[in-house]
Amino acid sequence: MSPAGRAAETFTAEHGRAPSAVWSAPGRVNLIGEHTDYNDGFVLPFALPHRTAVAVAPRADGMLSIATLGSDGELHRSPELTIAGLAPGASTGWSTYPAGVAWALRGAGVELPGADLVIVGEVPTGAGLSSSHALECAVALALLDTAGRAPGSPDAPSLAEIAILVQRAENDFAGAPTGLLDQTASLCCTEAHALFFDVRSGETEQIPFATLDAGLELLVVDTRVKHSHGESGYGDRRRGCERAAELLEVKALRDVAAEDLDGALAGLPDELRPLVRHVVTENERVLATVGKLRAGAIAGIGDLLTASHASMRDDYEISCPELDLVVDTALASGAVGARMTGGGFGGSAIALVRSADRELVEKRVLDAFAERELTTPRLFTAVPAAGAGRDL
Ligand code: GAF
Repeated sequence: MSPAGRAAETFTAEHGRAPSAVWSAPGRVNLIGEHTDYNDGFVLPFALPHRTAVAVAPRADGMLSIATLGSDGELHRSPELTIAGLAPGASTGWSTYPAGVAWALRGAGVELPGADLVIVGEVPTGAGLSSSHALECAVALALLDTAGRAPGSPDAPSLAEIAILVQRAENDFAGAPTGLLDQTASLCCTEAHALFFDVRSGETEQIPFATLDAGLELLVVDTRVKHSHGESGYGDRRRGCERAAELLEVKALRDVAAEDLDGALAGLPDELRPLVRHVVTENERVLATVGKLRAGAIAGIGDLLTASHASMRDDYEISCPELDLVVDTALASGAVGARMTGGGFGGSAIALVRSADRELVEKRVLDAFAERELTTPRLFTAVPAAGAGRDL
């Protein structure tokens, strides 16, 4: 059964009434454009078929009850929260994300009557596939629904505005200093396309990404090395980029042109140079990837993916031995390109492989992990799926 069906069933069993709606939102793979979002740059994600569903019904007492169906099949209930009393630090653990969304919506003037939420998620957690944003986006849509302001209603905020509210929940309530990539992907992606998103202008374009038609498959390998953006590595990189932009007297690193890169690097302290080099060259790689995809040359993006990985490994220093092992093994087994995806320090890598080579690449990756006695990675092929929406 779909997560939406399970969420509806679980809700009815828990609350003795049917939910008034079920909304769901997907995880994502970022095809290319990593750590460019908070530098006002370009990203190119697509939505995964894995979704988080939220069954919801309004209540009239201003309270929020949140329950989530765990992978153990048990329903985990957080203590009931008073929406008006929510403040950063008031909630800990998994319920911080939904509570943060309620806090951000209320802060933006959305009148929430109170709600019962039941969550069923199938996006792997800690895998760099944006499970927290799938959860936050689905909760945002469900709560907007209780206020009569869900997408489709006359007074609904735009998807871009919802993405910014979700970012506020993540940054100011959950304390993770992330950019706009993940929630925009979860809300705006469409089937069979990657989403070209210019973070500065807010413009988006759906770029056809039909791997199978080109005899290719996009393999996702979750290394099972858990990562978290609340930890220092992500924030340190972000602060380094902001400091470099200040020193270069530009609004954001987006404003450093590739042809001026050498000059810009010369004026920076040693430790900031690799960060700037990564961001500037990564933006260029996104644009080149979009160019190839627009021209229908999917296999032509392989080298760009691989160059992106090298830049993250050597300049941005956010890879880890397991991610490098996936990338190196996939390339040595015939992948046309491979890179880590997401924030880094663990999580997942992707490999673009010819359909005929997929089984061999999978086997070699599994063997490489087994030989080194590493935890067996989780592998699956991903086809771009639909963004967030109402299921029931
Ligand atoms: C994480 C963050 F949430 C995104 O905003 C983005 O910065 C990404 O890491 C790196 O590209 O997923």
